[in-house]
Amino acid sequence: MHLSEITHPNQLHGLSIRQLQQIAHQIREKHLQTVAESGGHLGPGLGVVELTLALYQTLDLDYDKVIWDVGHQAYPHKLITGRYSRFHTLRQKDGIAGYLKRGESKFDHFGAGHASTSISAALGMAMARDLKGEKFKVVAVIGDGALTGGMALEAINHAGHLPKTNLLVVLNDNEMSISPNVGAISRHLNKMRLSPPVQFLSENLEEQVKQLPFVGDSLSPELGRIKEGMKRLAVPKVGAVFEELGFTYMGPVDGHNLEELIATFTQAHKYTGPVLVHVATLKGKGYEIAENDKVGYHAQNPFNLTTGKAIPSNKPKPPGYSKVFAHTLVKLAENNPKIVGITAAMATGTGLDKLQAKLPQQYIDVGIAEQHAVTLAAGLACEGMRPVATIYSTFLQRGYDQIAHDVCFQNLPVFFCLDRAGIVGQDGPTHQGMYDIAYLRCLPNMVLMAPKDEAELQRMVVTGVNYTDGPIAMRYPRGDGYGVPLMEEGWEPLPIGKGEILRLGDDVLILGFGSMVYPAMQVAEILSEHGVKATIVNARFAKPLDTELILPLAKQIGRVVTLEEGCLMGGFGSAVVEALLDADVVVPVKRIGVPDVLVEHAKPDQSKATLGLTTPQIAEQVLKAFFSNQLSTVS
Ligand SMILES: Cc1ncc(C[n+]2csc(CCOP(=O)(O)OP(=O)(O)O)c2C)c(N)n1
Repeated sequence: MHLSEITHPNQLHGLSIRQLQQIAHQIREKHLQTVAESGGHLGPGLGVVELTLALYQTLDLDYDKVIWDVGHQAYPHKLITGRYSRFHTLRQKDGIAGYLKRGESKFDHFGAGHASTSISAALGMAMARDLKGEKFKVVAVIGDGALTGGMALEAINHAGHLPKTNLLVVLNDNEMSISPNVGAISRHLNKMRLSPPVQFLSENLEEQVKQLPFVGDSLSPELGRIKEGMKRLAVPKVGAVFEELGFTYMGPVDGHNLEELIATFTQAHKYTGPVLVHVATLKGKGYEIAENDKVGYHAQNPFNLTTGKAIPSNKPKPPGYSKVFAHTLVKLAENNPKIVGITAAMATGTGLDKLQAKLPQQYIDVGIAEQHAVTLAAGLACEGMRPVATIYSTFLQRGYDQIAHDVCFQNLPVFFCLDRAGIVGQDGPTHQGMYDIAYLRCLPNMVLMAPKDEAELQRMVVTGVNYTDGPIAMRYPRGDGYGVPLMEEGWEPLPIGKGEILRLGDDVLILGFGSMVYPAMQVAEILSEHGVKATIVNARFAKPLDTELILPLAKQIGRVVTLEEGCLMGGFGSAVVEALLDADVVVPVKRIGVPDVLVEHAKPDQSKATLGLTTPQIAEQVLKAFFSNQLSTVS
């Protein structure tokens, strides 16, 4: 059988180990070819090919449910659940998603993208199953990185307390998060990997014990405890942590040995209560270049399969926002030992790996633990340090109560740097940085700023580090800057709550926030071709808003447009409308940003076009709203 013929995972039933190995080979080939062409996650999926096949051979997937954590490692799952023929559309507009989505396949039982949710969701399904008197198996597959997340530990704590609720947790331990995994649990798992495999108690143990002289039937009631004790003796320490938490622990199992995996999963399904199978895998397995550079090939842009090198873009690129951010922060930290950069398992993505390399004592990676990162920052701030919590906009959602309760309510000077704010592109809805303006703006004491370009980002980094009156946040987009000149030192902090006028015109006031300021300037050019003169303001701050600047201009010009790359509800435009209303300035306002929809995976430009956020589209909306008589063809 060829992989292309598999449209239902139950077709794996009855295949020999040899046949499964062939399918495994074909999965790796297709996975590699596709990611080399479209970009996407690589090492995670290559590492779980055998795990997926073995697990699925032991399940009936018309009934049983597998919940994959994050979903970035689930390409093998996609390839054997009816998506082979469309797999070449991976991460492209209207194509197969890079993560799991309930709407994409009946085999995607729980959508994901953010880490550490699988055990909670699986436990919920298992409890529902039992309440309804149904009989299917529920399996959560979680990586050792995702296991560092608080939710995963909360779920283990709960599941371990439910000895009658059947739940299988498969721990895919490749010793890596995106970067090498961190923390005490990770250290413990490493120890377990180095220990000899657990000797599982044979099924006929009971019979064997009965054969012992003078024991006979009399000890049967005690057998459970004896088994337990023998297990402990046989495998001192290995798995004891999970066993103590109420799980039956099995492993570590060689994650690339199909026979061993199938035998272990088959056995695991026989136990009652929560079971954890610890599988040791190699991230990037089967593609030597990825095996040797696990961080670099966690995910990749399109690359040449033979050399492993990224396909160079034809234009020279200006430095990206993350890079400029990290460079600037390192420079400031060199002169200020109080600065501490904090990442939640995103060292390379945020650029904080540069700080780690240069000033390791001023760098903290907490694992996939955004909640902890935020409150840790609050603690550091209490002691007079300058914590810089650098977390993607989307992942900071995890730490929301910590931002409110631990930072804002106590007015602690934590500097939040929200990378990937706005439209992120091919990672899709779970990763869009859409909500931060709305979710931060409403919190007491919070200051919120966004730079118009990478040079202004440098000034905002120094502004944030210097600001000690309370919490302050800076949001900045994914991707490249504009190539504007950068400074190596001597940045001046910006006055808090002050915007700047970039262009004057009498017909319409356009207020741009962050990444929408340059587009606002381009819109002004298009408008001027239609005889409409725009004043352009770079707001810089969504909170506090520069009302001294904005209100008189709004009154005088009489038409206001707000531009933001974020959700319209509660966003920057809402802030402007509120300020106008509060000051009794009643003028028409057109808010342009992201409406109340999920922004699906696509290239950022494609998403912008779908949302009406390209500059010609914005100009057209402005003309339609206020100057319909001037509206001719806008291109
Ligand atoms: C809440 C949250 N924070 C950060 C991330 C970014 N992220 C995606 S995968 C990953 C590492 C996951 O490691 P692991 O679970 O061990 O899976 P592996 O990639 O090693 O297979 C991280 C940090 C995320 N998806 N969700």
